[in-house]
Amino acid sequence: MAKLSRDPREKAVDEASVAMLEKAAVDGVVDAFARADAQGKSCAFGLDGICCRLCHMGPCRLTAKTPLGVCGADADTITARNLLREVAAGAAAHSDHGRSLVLLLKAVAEGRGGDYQIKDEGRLRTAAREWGVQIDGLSTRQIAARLAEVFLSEFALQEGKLKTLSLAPLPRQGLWDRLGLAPRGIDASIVEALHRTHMGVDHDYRNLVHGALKTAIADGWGGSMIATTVSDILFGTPEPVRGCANLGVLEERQVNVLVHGHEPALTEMLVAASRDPQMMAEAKAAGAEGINLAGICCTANEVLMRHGVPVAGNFLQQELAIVTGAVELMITDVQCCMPSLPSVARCYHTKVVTTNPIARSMGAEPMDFDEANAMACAKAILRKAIANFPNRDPKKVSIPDVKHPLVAGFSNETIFYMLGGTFRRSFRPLNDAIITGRIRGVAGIVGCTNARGRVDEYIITLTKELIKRNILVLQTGCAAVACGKYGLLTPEAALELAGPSLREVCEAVGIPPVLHMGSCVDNSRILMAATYVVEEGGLGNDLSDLPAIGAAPEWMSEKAVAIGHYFVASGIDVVLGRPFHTTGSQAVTDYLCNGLANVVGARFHYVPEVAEAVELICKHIEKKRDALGINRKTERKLYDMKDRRELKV
Ligand code: BF8
Ligand code: SF4
Repeated sequence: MAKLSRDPREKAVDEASVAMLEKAAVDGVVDAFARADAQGKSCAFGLDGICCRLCHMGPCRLTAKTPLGVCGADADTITARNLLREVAAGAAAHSDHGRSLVLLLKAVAEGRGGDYQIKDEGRLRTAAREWGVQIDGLSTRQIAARLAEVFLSEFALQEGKLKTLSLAPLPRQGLWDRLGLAPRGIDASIVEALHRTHMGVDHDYRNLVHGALKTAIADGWGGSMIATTVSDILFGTPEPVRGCANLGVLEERQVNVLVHGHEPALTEMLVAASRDPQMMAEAKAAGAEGINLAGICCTANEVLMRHGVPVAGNFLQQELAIVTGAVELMITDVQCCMPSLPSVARCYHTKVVTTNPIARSMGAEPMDFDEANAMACAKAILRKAIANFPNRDPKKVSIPDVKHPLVAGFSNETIFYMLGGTFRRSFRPLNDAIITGRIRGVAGIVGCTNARGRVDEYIITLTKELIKRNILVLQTGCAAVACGKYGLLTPEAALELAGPSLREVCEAVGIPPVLHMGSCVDNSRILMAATYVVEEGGLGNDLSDLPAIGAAPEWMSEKAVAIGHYFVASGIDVVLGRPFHTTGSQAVTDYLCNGLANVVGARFHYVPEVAEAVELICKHIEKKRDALGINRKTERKLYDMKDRRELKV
């Protein structure tokens, strides 16, 4: 018999989600948590990664009695191949998103950009310099055209290596060259990954893991880096902005429109359209007080970072937002939009529209977005929401009164400015704070939430415990939204929760102890932040020297697998709250979690317990500090069982 569903409080930490999980049960909605519970224990073969269906002599499942597939592949080959395929899919998702933005930049440069334009000329010029584009005497549009060409050739490059890699510290570039990890074009890298994992090609697990690192570098230092750069050029480089997060941002008397997915182009237009007086008037004519646009997942992060648009929730709140009964329209594009949305929406008046021809959903209405007529499309979509407002059933509406203010918008350009001012753009104060030990180190806490666990719990606990220990936390993606929901993205959080010396730095600079740096493609901002710290000097010569670490506590997507690999390939250790599907191979797991340290200077850590993660991260950071010789005058605290028990949300 299927296990009974968990209590709502075992599924999520935040009150808004708990309330909506209870309402979902009353309304007869089946949500992701209920489906996770119905699935029960995961298939052990899948979990351990020892199921192969790469050819039709299989599927092959390995057991003690049958340790080889029909072709002779063992657990090492099978888990490593599966892992590389996940990285390829994740890299493809980030990079295809990047490509669509480059094509939009090209269209704008050629005067075909319709309602889009270049918002940040300064960023365009610095990007041109970074990618070696000659700009003397060229107009803005000409520069944009050349830069778009360079970016497109990064996707198409067949030989040599990505230009974008030159943004990384020199020793790292040299290491990648020596190890054969410097990828050629982004598209070719992903094709190569699929090729080498075809039946009968690459069988050496170490070589396959290196393939995963190389493919991931093409993502982090390629597709994602380009996606972030072009977004900043077209839509503006983020600056500190106030916002609000959690389901309480939905408005009882307004037309609620949720944007969900990843690509910012349409959403940018929807933001403008929702503020258009004509659209407001139409909403009023339908009996509403206005139009309330709010976001889910990384689309939310994009428009939060640039416009302060409120965030309704992170990944596992997408269904729960509809359960409020107050959403007129949910607009999805690509990635992380659950196929269940139309069936949840059917329990209410909510309509779901898809906007990208490669991402449709049964039961949702396709309204493919045409970038050449962006504003008209955006308005047509909003009109659909307005027309649906009178269909709302007040008896089914219950918006949890839970939301928290936050500050987002921490691009590197902003950090430079906040630390050094306009005339002395510099990371120096951050480096100095790390060298003197006021900031022990930096942790990037990123990634998803996962229906198999208690949502947000690991992310929040880890973040709080690290800032308490004077570690500055950088965030992106759904992890950042989680922290937004609990008030950790405010300067006040520094006063209440940060350790005394981190608090001092935050107060002096005027920043929260947890910096929201954007969506998941914006993990490229974290790579660059780390690079700027290295270049500023005093903390080693390579990223692997830094007292820094990455963590994906509640990850679930293939994109997160790719992100983890490009951090490790860059020399930054990564803590995973749940292991990759490699546990069926001792050799592969050991290579990822130990062996890689001798190859790229960083490795993965599988750490399901948050208390253990806190300890591991602090130790790691202190070890790096010791190696840098900056730890002379510090006292160390070891954590005993009592301390561990006290780690609570
Ligand atoms: O790209 S953190 S659940 S929304 S995959 Fe998805 Fe994971 Fe959220 Fe952003 Ni990133
Ligand atoms: Fe089985 Fe080998 Fe085919 Fe995989 S590739 S399904 S292990 S025969």
